[in-house]
Amino acid sequence: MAYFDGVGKIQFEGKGSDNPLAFKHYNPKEVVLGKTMEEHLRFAVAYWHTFTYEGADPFGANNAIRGWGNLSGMDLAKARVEANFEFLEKLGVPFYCFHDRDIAPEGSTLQETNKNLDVIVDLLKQNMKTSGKKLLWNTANMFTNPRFVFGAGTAVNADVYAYAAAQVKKGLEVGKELDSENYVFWGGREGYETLLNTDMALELDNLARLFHMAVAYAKEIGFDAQFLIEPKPKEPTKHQYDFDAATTISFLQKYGLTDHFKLNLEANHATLAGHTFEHEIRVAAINGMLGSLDANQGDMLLGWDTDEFPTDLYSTTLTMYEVLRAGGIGRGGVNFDAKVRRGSFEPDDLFLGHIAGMDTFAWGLKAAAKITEERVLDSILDERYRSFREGIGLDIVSGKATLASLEQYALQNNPIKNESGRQERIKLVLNEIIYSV
Ligand code: XUL
Ligand code: CO
Repeated sequence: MAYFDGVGKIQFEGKGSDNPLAFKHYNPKEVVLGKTMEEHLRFAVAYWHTFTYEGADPFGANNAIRGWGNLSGMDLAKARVEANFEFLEKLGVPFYCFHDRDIAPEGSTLQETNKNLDVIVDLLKQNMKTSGKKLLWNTANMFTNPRFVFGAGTAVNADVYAYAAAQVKKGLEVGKELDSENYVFWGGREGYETLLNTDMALELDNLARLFHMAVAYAKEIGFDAQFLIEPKPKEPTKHQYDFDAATTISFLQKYGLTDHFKLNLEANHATLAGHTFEHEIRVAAINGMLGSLDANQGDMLLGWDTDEFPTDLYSTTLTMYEVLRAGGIGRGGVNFDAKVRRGSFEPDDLFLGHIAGMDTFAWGLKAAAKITEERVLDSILDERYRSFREGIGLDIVSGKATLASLEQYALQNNPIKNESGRQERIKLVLNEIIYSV
């Protein structure tokens, strides 16, 4: 059965096209800085927003029109698998991502839940074989079920912690079975509401213990995916432990986990933390921790995780500039952790949302490539930091300088001359580049 009958294969038609179901910028085989767009961007569709979410919000019920809407239980799970592969094929996206509970319903026992999962994983595997589509990452949903009210790896109850460990074990087995490129840990309810009833030190030690167990088990079963942690500052808990890239990196350093983990950074999580997406990517990159991206955007006027499709060119340009600067996204990709608005309830909207995101990223990639190729920002940096390439600056960066030698220099160096940073000019140049590609 086809779930998106009205839609054919989405083609690249270029800038002049007015066909809404076509790409104007994303041309998968177009070579940009030595790699195809497809290789640079490694797009993925998020199962939960595309096939599991059906429009409900805290004030209203499901309203989306979906071909699988009348099904339930395992029939629904199987239909979603078919819909997933039809969608990936038509959209021309190579990867997808899921939580365990997106793909199969929970049973009344863990045994039954795992059995349901096995049936669907088999089906996914068959479809992946025939379609050539791949899994960018899988993860365990350890936040929806009421047992996880106080977290999973940071639970206050050891029985819940053990259940979470069992779920992660199964998740790693599923990832291996489907040859996943990465395995993600997003700290669903790993955080707290009030310190009055929270043992923060124990919770963080336990979380690290879970990560060490996961590393050991992946090694034991020969699952060689890249492990990723996805930072987020708040929501659902008031204070999430993996607040942002810097906090998460210091956690990994404290517990000796840096060799085994990188970061999956999400645009809307960055803005919730009071950062730009490019800030988070730069922090990860300079620490060798850039793993993958969850592409979306928040709303300046709303203080929560709205997971909108990315349509802000300025942001995708700077995002892709950071990715190029870091040498690429490696085994990661650009996963659309994004959902259509509740008012966009027709099946075609799923395509239109992804096309908007893919075109905005492709456009951003082209602009970022031009900035890189023409050394627009590099030449500014060269000039701005030139004092560190000779004389006293070279003494500083080569480790030769001491407080005494710097004092001697400062005493005779008067007055100090600074130069303008010219950021207004630079931003106008960026605008011109973005609109020229
Ligand atoms: C939640 C979020 C998750 C993770 C995977 O804000 O981003 O969907 O990406 O658990
Ligand atoms: Co995410």
